[in-house]
Amino acid sequence: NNDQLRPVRVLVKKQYGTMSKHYAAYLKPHVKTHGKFLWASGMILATWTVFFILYANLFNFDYFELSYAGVQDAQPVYGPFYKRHVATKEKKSLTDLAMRKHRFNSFKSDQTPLNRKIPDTRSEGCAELLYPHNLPVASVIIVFHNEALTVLLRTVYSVLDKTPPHLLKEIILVDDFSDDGELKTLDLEISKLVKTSHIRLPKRSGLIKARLFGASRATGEVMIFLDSHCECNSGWVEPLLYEVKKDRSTVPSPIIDVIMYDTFEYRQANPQVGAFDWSFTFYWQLREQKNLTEPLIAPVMAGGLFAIDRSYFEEIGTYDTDMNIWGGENMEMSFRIWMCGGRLLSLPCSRVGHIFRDRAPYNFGGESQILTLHRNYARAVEVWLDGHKELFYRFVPHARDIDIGDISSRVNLRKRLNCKSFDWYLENLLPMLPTEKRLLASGQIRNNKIGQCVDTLGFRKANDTVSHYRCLPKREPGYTNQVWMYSKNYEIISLENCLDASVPDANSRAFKRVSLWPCHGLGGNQKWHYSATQQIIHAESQLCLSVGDPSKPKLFLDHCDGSAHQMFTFTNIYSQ
Ligand code: UD2
Ligand code: MN
Repeated sequence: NNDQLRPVRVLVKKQYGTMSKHYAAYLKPHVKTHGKFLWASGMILATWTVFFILYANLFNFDYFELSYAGVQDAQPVYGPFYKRHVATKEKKSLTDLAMRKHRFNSFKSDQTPLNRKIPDTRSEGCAELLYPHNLPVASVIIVFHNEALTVLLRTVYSVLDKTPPHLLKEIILVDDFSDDGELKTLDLEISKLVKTSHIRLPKRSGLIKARLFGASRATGEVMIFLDSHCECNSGWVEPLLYEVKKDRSTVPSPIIDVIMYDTFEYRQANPQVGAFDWSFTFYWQLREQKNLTEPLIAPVMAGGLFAIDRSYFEEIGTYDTDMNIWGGENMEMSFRIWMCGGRLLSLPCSRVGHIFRDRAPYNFGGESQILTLHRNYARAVEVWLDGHKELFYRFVPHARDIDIGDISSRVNLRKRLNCKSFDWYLENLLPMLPTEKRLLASGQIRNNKIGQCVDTLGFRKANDTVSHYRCLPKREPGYTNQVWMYSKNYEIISLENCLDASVPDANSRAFKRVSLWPCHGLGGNQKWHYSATQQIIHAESQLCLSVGDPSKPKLFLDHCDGSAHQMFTFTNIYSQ
């Protein structure tokens, strides 16, 4: 009967295309079974979904992938200066222009999506950690002066994109009186974004006062400060908030990854913490970890990127408001937090990229950068260093003559908070730093003939070879590999290691390799004399530190011949 078959044929056609009438007649019951099967598997799936959501909520974890603003998965979003076609010649001149203006390649930034993907650089095991759902909410504060627009926007995009909405109260941008026309569309760009506001200061105030202004507007339980050229990575915020939640006097920082200033490539940093030498030069100290996800104890913070409980920030004395423009506030805050009962951590599970550059692209409000920096240092030194301040002045003699103004309110703060001594700080946080009256020279060890500096190249283990490399500016990450201290025990020290050369036979003409070895304080292979003729003489063998022979290791021992290949200068030499 044709009439009975017709509806079935329609159904079959839809699902399987054309089939013979004959076959279709047989199919009807099969289609029905098929429907039942679909229905049953749908039910199973739904049950599992309900269980999964219940389970996830019960154990408080976020069960959806990151990218909270949803922009990561969308089309690339370009900033206002993006050019679709750029000739090679034009590219080069635009790059040069950008480098001169910002000290990083902002042209490359303009050509890079604001929501670009970056590699998840968290240490192994971090991605599997679970955090409570009810962490404190954060206000993110970003201060800037003449920042490159797309770099600033990418910072904000990354915060929105990588922070679970329930943990982000607001993003406060504080414009420290920028006068660069490239920022005139900033308000328009920000108006497209949620939770983000922009305040402009009526005069140039410097990053310290600008951050305080931002803090005064913040309403979240925790404040997170960021520089204006950062990119937050996956899961960056939870570890920070978790540490503050556990103990409100903990001030955690992310591990600061490197955004290359020229290529904008995002690179993973090693687990490391801030340290300093007596010139207050900040450097990174690598840390070995058994448990890779474990927070690291940080003697000092780099300064730009940290989370702090909002009421604790007040309680511990915010910042020294008489510090100007830039520099030293991170040292002051670090000493204060440690000595007055708090602690600083660096978290390998929280990663934020930052563009490090060779020098500041902006002016310092009418005085030199070095004067501003040294005044800020001296204010911190006078309040916190106790008997050790003379050592600082030996490293930075110029700071002694600077008028630092009134510090009585900060001295009173230290008394009021009943803070510990600087001796306590050194013993507990930087036991390897040689204290006063134990140093002869320090800084980079430069050979003028080849114009390079003695460099560990980042090697830190016993017996690693020491080499030389282009002398790097302070604050560039690799600079730390070129910082040496020449002690009164005649050791040449890099962090915990000493320059070492083993000489089984002093008369051998073999050219000796120079390596690192943990300082043992016994002289021997680690004893070096710095002569009036600028030679660095290995005491045991009476051979000279030498460079510049392509047939030998880069740094080697050779018979002293008085040539410029054996003459070195230290950045700082201390008159005794
Ligand atoms: C590092 C810190 C920085 C700060 C500084 C010492 C990191 C990654 N960076 O230097 O945060 O602690 O050491 O003071 O730890 N800015 C203003 N007004 C000014 C000058 C600067 O708002 O007058 C802004 C600037 O746009 C940037 C931030 O302050 O967002 C830090 O300045 P920087 O990036 O030049 O400092 P940086 O990273 O060399
Ligand atoms: Mn910076």
